[in-house]
Amino acid sequence: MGKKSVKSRSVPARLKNQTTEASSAPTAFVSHSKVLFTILSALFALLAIYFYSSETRREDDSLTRLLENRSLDTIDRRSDLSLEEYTSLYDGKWPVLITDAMNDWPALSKWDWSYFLNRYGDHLVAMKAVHGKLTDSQMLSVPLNVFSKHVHESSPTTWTYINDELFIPFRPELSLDIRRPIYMEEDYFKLLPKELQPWDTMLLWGTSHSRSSLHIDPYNWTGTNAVLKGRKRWKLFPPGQDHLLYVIRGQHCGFPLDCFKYNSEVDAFDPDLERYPLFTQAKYIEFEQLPGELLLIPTGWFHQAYNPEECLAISSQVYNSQNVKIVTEEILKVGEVKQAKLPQDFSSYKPRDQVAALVKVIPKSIIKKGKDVTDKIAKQFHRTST
Ligand SMILES: O=C(O)CCC(=O)C(=O)O
Repeated sequence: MGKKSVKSRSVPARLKNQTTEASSAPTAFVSHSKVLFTILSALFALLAIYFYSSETRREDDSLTRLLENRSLDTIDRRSDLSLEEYTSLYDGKWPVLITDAMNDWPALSKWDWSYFLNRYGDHLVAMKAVHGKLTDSQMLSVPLNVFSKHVHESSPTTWTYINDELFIPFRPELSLDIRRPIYMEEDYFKLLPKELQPWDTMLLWGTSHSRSSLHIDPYNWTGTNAVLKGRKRWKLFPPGQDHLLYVIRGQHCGFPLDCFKYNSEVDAFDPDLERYPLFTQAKYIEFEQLPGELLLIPTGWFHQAYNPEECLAISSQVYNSQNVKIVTEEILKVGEVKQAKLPQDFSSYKPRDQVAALVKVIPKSIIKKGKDVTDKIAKQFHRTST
């Protein structure tokens, strides 16, 4: 009985409350939610600023630490550098120009226009052509003798640049003219299935004013660049400055084993500072590389090359114990090789064993796709695949 009376009283009471508040409810609700929305937005904005600035701070801190005892005024030019010293001072840390690593390369004396035109004059090469800004470039396939005919016709806004990843790998006789310096001997890319190894030794032959983009190399590997003729001017940016470099996200590298590509929108040799104002804060080393000098660019360093005169060079890459964590992360990031398939204690493995474990979980379909990528590019440029 008592229970019943409580129940019968409580229902109208609730209804009453609702009806008495009903007339003011919509406006009160709207203004409360407006206030709440404003507070939440402000909080969100504060949090975003906090996280962004702490991220920037962290990046700045790591840059400050990296710059301790190092100077951005000039590049270290070293000769007679032992592998031990290279590993402890430079590999994965700081760029260096080696002045005596190419002394025994036949390419240094053999490679010139008559050598190439006699053998490969009518062979097609992949050539970047720019008319206007660096971003207005297109990749063309042209006979080498056509490129050579126009090699002296260039201006700051109109230039051409052979950027051919396959020309040398498809002509093994040219590889015989190049040696692999001690600094590049440990290379885990060789542990990948042949179909997925990045193409090695890119041919770079540019008119004056030709240049690369500002970029980090595929897989964030350690990059190498050997000048055979002419000169290169470089700008190299220590890591931790991505927030100043207007990096284009979501691009893929197009290599047989896919990876992300990290290119900047900025042409560091002709920056549009109105459009990219933060770029003025970026710190970099600027220097020239001469014929016979080998440049080693550590993982994580954005870099751009500019050829002030006609320049012939080759570039290559290294995946080794000093960059294994970073390169492996880049391979996994894109998802063709699944992180979940790796052993649980993978990170405790020795560097070389990590790569061996990674290789074990590469799906066959990805290996097949890797071969198709190379075949397609070979066909596109009218070559035959090996
Ligand atoms: O010599 C050049 O144009 C730059 C090449 C380069 O940066 C690269 O191969 O990653």
